[in-house]
Amino acid sequence: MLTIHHLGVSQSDRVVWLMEELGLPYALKWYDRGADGLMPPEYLALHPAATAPVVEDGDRVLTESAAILEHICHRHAGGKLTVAPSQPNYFDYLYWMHFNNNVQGIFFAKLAHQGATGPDAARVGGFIKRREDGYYRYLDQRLGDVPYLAGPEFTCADIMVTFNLTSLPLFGGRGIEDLPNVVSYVKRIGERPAYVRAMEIAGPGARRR
Ligand SMILES: N[C@@H](CCC(=O)N[C@@H](CS)C(=O)NCC(=O)O)C(=O)O
Repeated sequence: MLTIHHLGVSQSDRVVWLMEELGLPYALKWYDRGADGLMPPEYLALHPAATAPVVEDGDRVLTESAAILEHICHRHAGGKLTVAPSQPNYFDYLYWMHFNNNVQGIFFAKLAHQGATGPDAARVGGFIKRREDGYYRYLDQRLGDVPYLAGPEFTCADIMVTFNLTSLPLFGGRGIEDLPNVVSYVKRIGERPAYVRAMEIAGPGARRR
């Protein structure tokens, strides 16, 4: 059975959510962050890349959410919740599967840039803001046109993006209050029974059982 190594308040809640959506069995191993807010040594030891999520599937130890989600859907669920290259919305699916890395790149750039004062500070700050504005503008525009990010159906792309809208603001990331289509999307996602179950088990408000 697949084991999800879950770091408290982290992107590993995506894998729990996927398993609940697919109705597949899994074991959950919980790790709390240290007093510094970072992952504990036991989690760091799981994989050389040292990022959450980490999943064990047979003799493989996997990391990187998008790769894990695709792996699970194709290996264990016949491609459910993914979009095949033959489908017309394949590009949309791919784009939104990658969106997480765009917004998280900007999130870390903003953190690093906070309080910057050098000669380039205003130029770099403006560049970061332009990129962030563009990503979120496109997100809101897309969700004004379609119910889910890849199009008519809920897919892994929704699982990839939602963390950035619900949990990243808890760490200082951009909020979504000014983006009406994104707000109603998050509300719609929040009503999914599998999402509710997953957040009870491993979401930001959940605790080790
Ligand atoms: N692109 C990676 C990002 C993973 C990531 O940054 N995870 C955070 C937790 S949300 C992490 O590992 N942080 C290190 C730490 O908290 O010490 C993915 O989607 O899996």
